[in-house]
Amino acid sequence: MTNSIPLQQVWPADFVKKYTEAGYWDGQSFGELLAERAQQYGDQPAVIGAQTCWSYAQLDQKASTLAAGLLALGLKKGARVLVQLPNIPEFVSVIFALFRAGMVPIYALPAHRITELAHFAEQAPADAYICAAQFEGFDYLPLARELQQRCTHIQHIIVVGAAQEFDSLEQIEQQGAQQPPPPASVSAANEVAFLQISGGSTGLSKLIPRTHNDYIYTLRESCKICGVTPDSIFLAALPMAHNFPMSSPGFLGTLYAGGCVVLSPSAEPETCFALIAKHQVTFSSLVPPLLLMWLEFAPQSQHDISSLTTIQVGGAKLIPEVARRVRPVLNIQLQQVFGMAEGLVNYTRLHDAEDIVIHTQGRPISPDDEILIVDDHDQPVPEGTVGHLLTRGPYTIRAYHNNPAANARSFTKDGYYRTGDMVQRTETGYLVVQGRANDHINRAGEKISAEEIEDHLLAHPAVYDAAVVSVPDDYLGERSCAFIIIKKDQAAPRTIEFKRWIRQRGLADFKVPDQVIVVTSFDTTAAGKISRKQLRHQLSQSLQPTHEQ
Ligand code: OOB
Repeated sequence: MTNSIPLQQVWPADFVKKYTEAGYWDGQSFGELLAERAQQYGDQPAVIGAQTCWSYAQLDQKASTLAAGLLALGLKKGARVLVQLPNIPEFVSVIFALFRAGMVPIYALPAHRITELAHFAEQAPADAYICAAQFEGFDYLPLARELQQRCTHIQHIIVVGAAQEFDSLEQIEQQGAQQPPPPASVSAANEVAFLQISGGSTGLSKLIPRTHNDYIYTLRESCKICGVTPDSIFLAALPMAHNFPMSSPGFLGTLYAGGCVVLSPSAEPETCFALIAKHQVTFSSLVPPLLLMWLEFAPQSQHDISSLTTIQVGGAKLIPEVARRVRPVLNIQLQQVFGMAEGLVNYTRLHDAEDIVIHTQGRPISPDDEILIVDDHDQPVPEGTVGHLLTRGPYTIRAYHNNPAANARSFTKDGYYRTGDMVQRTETGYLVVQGRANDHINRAGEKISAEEIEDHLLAHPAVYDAAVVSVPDDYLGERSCAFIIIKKDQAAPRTIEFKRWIRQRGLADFKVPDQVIVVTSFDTTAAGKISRKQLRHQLSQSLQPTHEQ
């Protein structure tokens, strides 16, 4: 195997002592957690998919059998496995099988394509890739072939569904059933459980190593804060690989509490409302544009969604005008969630005054989440003013995996994570998100690094220079606009050509610029850099571009 790059997340010894003594890190790993829940809630439903309903005992059994099968295949403890699965029950059985075998999932979104997958696989480096044969009309097998060609350290490709030349998950399960069952866990709780993908504040996405201890702590506290109990039924509507529906409290929190997880293939209101009615769902999580769709759909819906008590909204800024409509239209409690895959998660509390729920993005989970709000020189700003949010705490990482350059940029010397968010803190300690400090576009909760897209545009033969900026959008929150200068001797390609170009470069669809504007020059900053601020200003003033297509 290729795992020469160590996988760890290290807090300094005095912090380890503090977080352990405070009882935050309780020493349980995910493999043990599932075994314990199977003991407690054996026959109760754990996961409901389109055609399946697995009890806790069945999920535990599947995780064990699959773990044995993966080990029989030749994968070893510590193997890193790129997992790209949609919201299907196998997502849950696969990750618990990996936890049980001491292997480390890396969560890719179904929307990711070859360039992103190859990047994750290289960074890890990954030993195996698990995907679904098809999802939403997209065929993942050609992607799997290309990935294996590019990343020769990927020894195994495992497919849910028709696997062709690859191993099918079903076969692995069958093989596992012939093996002795593995122990509940071979991992220590302070080991890295999985790698999350960062929203990519600058440049390419980074890998986020989260430990069993730190992540399970967030599940436990999130369940308390959000009132999740064995009676809770969670609808996983957003892609499960994302940190929000995974752990805030999400499907893992629901399983932590002994509740039931219902999987939706999409977050569209038609699909979700039918599932809510059918399974008596009690809560779900959405990004703001989807909440808008739900609000618009609700009055005309025939489905009885009265089982729903809470809707959580996060991933991008929810504007108060929309927040205010939740109770009158849906007759449920809104909870705002401001979090990041790197750690820190803030919630408005269920009994907070309406004003707080509508106007703030919540307060941190832990009394030991340290929050600093600073100016451009890392000096604290006066209380109540806007500044850069820095944070450290019992579940916020101290370093990315295998990325010293990003670590130098993203963490202070004393271990604070630079979130890249501009926030303001109220007198009562609630955070109000004002925007981003860096050039990154939050398109309906999907994070896009301007720099990453610019690099791909610059590779186009007709492009002399490119700058990508965010544009406010009533529906998406932000959309992306690419400003392009064409080389002197070239004709300007049409917008569609640039969009096709980005897709051909093997990038997720959400990264394709929504708008392309050809200009003849860019304003530059005093430092000689392209002034994205000026470009944004130009757009907001609707100044006539030289040439819009
Ligand atoms: C969540 O995680 P990521 O890693 O995809 O993105 C984190 C970034 C934050 O730094 C912030 O810029 C933005 O997404 N964000 C919000 C927000 N929630 C996240 N901006 C404004 N208002 C909010 N409520 O997006 C994530 C992870 C866990 C829970 C919830 C969201």
